[in-house]
Amino acid sequence: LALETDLRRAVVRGQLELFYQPQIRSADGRLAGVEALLRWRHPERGLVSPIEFIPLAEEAGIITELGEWALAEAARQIVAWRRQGVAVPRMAVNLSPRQFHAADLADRVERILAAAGAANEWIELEITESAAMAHPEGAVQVLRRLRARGIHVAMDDFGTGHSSLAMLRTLPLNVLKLDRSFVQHLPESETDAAVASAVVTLARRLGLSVVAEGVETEAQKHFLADIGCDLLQGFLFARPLPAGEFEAWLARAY
Ligand code: G
Ligand code: G
Ligand code: MN
Ligand code: NA
Repeated sequence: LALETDLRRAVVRGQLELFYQPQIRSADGRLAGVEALLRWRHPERGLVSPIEFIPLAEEAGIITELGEWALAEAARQIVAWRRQGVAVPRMAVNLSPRQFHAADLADRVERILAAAGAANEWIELEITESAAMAHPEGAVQVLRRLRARGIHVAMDDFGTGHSSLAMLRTLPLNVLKLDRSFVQHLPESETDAAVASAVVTLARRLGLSVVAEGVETEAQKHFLADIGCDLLQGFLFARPLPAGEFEAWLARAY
């Protein structure tokens, strides 16, 4: 529980950071957006993964504070980049299931973006299938309110949760993120190739774009581009990087 006490202080002590990972357009190799990924720089433990501290923050009842810090910081960063002429079209930010089910989410998000001077259209919120499925009717309402404000929504880790096709049909989403477990054995695995192709086809027919996660090889990149997957994210392009390193990567890559 020492970690929980530390976590409560982490925000005020400035120990939280965002790392940034690019999303690349498969058609022309251009930068389409960036995903912000939270890190906790703990004084003794070093970099702590969100896999460890997000559940802790949910239990401790401070996930909204952490999540809103991340959104505000991501918004501040995209505004700063655009002012400096760093062309980042969109910033994706992860939402925890708890955050997603706050009835006033859309208003809270809009207030945070306005305070940072970020346009709603620059921001994409990533939700998980299980968060959406926990309260499907609530999810539809929240997504409608976000969409009405021009904020994009992506379904993260698609294919690993319990969403049904009926659900996918009713949720007003913009993006599906194909989970990296379906990408890692491409192109050799015939079953995974079939699943990836089917997801991309389905998404396109529903008017959604697809981000493939965990792209690590040229062969995966070519396969995904061939089946019409719009956007690619993974170590092949860059790992999640601190803001300064991301800027250096971008300057080198383009
Ligand atoms: O980049 P990384 O391996 O650290 O991400 C691990 C997990 O943590 C991923 O599932 C990612 O979605 C989640 N995550 C990263 N940043 C955030 C955040 O700001 N909020 C929430 N809720 N989850 C995050
Ligand atoms: O669940 P979510 O998609 O938000 O989490 C993104 C996670 O995936 C982060 O932990 C990030 O570090 C990790 N990640 C990003 N690209 C790759 C990749 O190419 N390979 C692997 N193994 N992990 C990746
Ligand atoms: Mn994500
Ligand atoms: Na994911």
